[in-house]
Amino acid sequence: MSEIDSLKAQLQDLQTKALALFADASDSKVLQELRVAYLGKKGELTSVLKGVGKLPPEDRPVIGQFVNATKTALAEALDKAEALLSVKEKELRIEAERIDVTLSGRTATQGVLHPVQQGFDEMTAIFSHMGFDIAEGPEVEDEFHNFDALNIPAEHPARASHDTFFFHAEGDEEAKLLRTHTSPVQIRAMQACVDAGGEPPLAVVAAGRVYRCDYDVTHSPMFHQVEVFKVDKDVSLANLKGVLQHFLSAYFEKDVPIRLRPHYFPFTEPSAEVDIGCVFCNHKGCRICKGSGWIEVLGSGMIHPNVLKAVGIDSTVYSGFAFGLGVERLVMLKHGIPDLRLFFENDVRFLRRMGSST
Ligand code: 2NM
Repeated sequence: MSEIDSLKAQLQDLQTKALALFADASDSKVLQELRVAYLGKKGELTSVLKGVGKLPPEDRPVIGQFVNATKTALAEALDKAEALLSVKEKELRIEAERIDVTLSGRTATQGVLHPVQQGFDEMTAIFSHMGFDIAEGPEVEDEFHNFDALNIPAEHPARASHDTFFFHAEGDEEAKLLRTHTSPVQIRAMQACVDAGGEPPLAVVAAGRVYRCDYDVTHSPMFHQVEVFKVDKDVSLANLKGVLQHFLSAYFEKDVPIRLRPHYFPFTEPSAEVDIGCVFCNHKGCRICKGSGWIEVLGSGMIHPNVLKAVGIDSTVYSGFAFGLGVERLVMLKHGIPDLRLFFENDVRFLRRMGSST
């Protein structure tokens, strides 16, 4: 066989083999490798072309045309195979990314209000309906609003027994502290009235966090209080008892019996602790009320004249009642919650069981 015929046969062979491989290529990466293997600088076609140099000069154009035709055929076949594969690969990708839009979604769980917040809301709503205003105030207080104005002088034992968290900020003229009760909010409400040139009647509920350096099974260093007062002409102990009776029956959602037991608070005179008929045994006497049929729920009294004087209200003209309660304690009694610590652990099983979304 002549040199040129042998080259032609080689090119023919190469083309047949290449087209078969192109048609068989399973993905575009393989096809890309084949393109390099056949048409690349060091590819098959180049190595066949090296034989052209050995041909007599007159045969070179002939074989040149043949080589070009082969090159074009291979390039076209590669392009066609690539186009086919890219369509096929796109279809595969779409199939792999398919999502079932008919599957049901994940349900979003709705949060619930913390039982303390529910207690706040229920209690303040009852007082709101009775015509009391709701007030808030700072948790970081000074000694005047937390103690002095409440008739608790520096040497008074209540001041120490309140287990106060003090701040000792460098350069501070006066001590700051975390309020040990919400009464300073009441003091501020009375002052604001007087400062604005106003006069009683004043009827205010203060609700919020309070702090005492006290930590055991039945005490938390932070807890919540609701405190209530009314100042007007001729406010009496009977008014106090009537408001307490209405509030406690509304909160416990039944006609609870109440009684006032004489007690001592520096900011009220007279003072009384308030009991309700035991909600666990229906006033009969049980382990929880120690057989007495009564459970203590809050402290109360007639506002001490010194407190009215401290805020500039004339105690010969005006009188007032006040009471204060621990929110956690009342919520525990209402719902039979056995342990104060449940309020602060934030175990979602407890929170959900107590939960209400409004
Ligand atoms: C209590 C018991 C008795 C009280 C007094 C006042 C104020 F500011 F009006 F004088 N607010 N709250 C008070 C009275 C609080 O808690 C056991």
